[in-house]
Amino acid sequence: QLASGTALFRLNQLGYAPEQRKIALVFAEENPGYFLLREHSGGDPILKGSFTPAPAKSWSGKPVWIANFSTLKKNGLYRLEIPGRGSSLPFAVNSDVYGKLARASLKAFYFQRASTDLDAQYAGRWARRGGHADREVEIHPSAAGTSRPAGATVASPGGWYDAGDYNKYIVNSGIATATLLSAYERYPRYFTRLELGIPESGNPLPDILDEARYNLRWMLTMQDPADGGVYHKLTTARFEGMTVAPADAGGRRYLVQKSTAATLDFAAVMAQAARLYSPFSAEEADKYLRAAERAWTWAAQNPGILYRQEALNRKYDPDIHTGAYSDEYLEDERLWAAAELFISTGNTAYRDALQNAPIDYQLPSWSQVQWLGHYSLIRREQELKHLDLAWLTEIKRSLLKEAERLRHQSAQTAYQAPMVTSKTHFVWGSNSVAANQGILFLEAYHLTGDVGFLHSAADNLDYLLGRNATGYSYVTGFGGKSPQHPHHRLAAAQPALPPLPGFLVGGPNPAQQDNCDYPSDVADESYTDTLCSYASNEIAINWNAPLAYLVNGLIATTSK
Ligand code: 9MR
Repeated sequence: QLASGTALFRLNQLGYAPEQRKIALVFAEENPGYFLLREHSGGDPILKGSFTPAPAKSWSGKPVWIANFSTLKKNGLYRLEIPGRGSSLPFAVNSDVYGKLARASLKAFYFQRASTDLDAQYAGRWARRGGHADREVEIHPSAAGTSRPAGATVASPGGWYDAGDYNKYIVNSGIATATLLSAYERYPRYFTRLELGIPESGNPLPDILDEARYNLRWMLTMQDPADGGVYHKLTTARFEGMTVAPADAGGRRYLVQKSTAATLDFAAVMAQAARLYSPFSAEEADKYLRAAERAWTWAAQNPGILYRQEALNRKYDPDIHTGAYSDEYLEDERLWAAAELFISTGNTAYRDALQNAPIDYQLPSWSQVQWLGHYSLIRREQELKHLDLAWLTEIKRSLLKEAERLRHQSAQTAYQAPMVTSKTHFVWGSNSVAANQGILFLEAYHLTGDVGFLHSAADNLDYLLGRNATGYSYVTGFGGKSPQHPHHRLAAAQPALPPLPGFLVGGPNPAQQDNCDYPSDVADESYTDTLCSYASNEIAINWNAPLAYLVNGLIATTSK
């Protein structure tokens, strides 16, 4: 049985740049025959093609048929059709097909800003009053120190809300901010011209750096001036109500225990920021670098302070029940911080801390950050002195090996996307795995000049925008079938409006920790577009950042 109507074809619902590979998928027991391509407005078919069988069935056992229409290069709005059966959602062919998404993926960070009103001039119909001023955040007993006893208050305003909740977590802020900074570091000329329509637009700083700075300034407030250690998070004791607007959210906010993970992530981001902001302000750069070095020193003296929420809750009041971001393995955080500090200072002590770094490729995630540092070393290779180049060559080889492996295996999958080469990719926030693999391919392209890697990066973007097992474009506001009920308090608090646009939802997650109703248990179908589903339908800054890198990076590398 063929699916009917617009669900008939699975494809990138935004569309394609002219030179991009263009494929769509149909699920059917038998070869559905041929497909037609027309302009969306109608008229005679422009192209007629036959299907080829996909090399594998879908994970739910459906045979998949591939329609390849890569010969289509003319600008326009189109649809695919199987006569008598139905047609696809409309899609564009256009050299600027991703421009709006590229900007929206970054504007999303503006929408996530805490402690500030969002004016209609920048936020359009999503304008809202600010909340969570965070001028008087209470020191939780777990964070008490001599200069800041429990109950003392600290100002810690600004920054981005982490995700669908209203808390601010250093570990996750670390990777999210660094990913944006790295996008800028890779494509500085492109981003210098990119306007986001934020309050700072028009100042001498590129908008992406203005947006990142909004979070960097908050991060600085999370460092204890007395010793350089960094608090793990700023949080309410429990998550606030699902539909409460920031301006109405009154829950008491706490700074909780310092942790080595947060402190090292902080050190890494601040070190990277120091070199990127220095052309604009020596003073600002200096502040970041000093913060980074003090954090590094604290972490060296406190190498294993873990954030263990349950243990804390047995010891202190009030109990904390928000995101834990607890990580028990800290070697990768140390290596990331060492790499960024080495690049920014040239100090060989940091290089020596890197020497025994594992070479094997590890896809970045909030708990596995080693390759954020390795990527930075690769990007900055030309300027590095006193680094063992044979070691760096091994790092590059490892990156390329993984990119080759994923690319090769991708061709064997039903969806022709690197993301679906393994069920292990389908974790909480699986869509960020797809986006981070996209970054890996962009980096592989920059190392080799092999445009095949750009096609692989685009394959994962196609996956995210609809060529997948659920037929969803996983970015709010983009594509004909996109999430309408993301687990996102900011969106839920404005129920009369469509969800805030430009946000990547977490995506299929067979562990289904939220116990919501899912239509399927199959790994890549374990997604439900319901407010309930924080395990598959939440948004988060560490998922949007790699989306922004991927989409903007594809534009930066392919446009003249
Ligand atoms: O992205 C995080 C995921 O890897 C964890 O498995 C999960 C449970 O601890 O938490 C996710 O992060 C959430 C955080 O804890 C709180 N804010 C929302 C985040 C996204 O769901």
